[in-house]
Amino acid sequence: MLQIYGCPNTRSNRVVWALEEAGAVYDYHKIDLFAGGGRKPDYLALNPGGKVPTLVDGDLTLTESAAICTYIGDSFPASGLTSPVGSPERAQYSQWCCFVMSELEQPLWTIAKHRFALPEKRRVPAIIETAQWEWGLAAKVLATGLGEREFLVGGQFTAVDILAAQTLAWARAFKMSLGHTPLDAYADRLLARPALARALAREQNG
Ligand SMILES: N[C@@H](CCC(=O)N[C@@H](CS)C(=O)NCC(=O)O)C(=O)O
Repeated sequence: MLQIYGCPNTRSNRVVWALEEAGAVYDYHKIDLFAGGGRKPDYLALNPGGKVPTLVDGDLTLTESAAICTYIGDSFPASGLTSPVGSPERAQYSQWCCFVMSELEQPLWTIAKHRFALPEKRRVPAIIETAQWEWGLAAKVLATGLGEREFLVGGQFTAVDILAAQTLAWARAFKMSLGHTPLDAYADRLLARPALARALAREQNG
């Protein structure tokens, strides 16, 4: 059975959400990051960065939320969470995965790191304003790419919508404006999906 290592209110939410969309059966292991759970030797052997999420499927151990969501989509093709390998839709899916991970979430992560996540002596508060400005630029690119469409790729819900929506929820939690009406509606639509509610409950309850 698939084994998932995660922690509530973190990027592991993306992976558990994808599993719930796929109707997968899995074991969930809560790693209490705030109590040093990510630094225990057993966990570091799975995920050398001490981060969540991690997926273990037999001999395969996988880190990185976008890679794990894609693996889940490919493992459960009936879910439609990933487009067929080699198709133009799959190329666009990869493009938006890379964009979310490298452009959209990075300003938010910079803000989080310099507000609370880094050790105090490593924080540079002056960077936050620049990260807020970068967030605005990235959100605009996403809004332009989405246009009036319901989903980012191929006219159907895919795992990249999970990555994007979870990042938009993160932005809202930081009181950042999404800045563009289509993005607000997109986030509202996706964040109302029943599979997300199930994922949140699963991460709380283990
Ligand atoms: N790029 C990684 C980032 C994972 C990550 O930074 N996870 C955070 C929680 S959202 C974490 O585990 N932080 C603990 C730490 O940095 O020690 C992914 O998307 O999976």
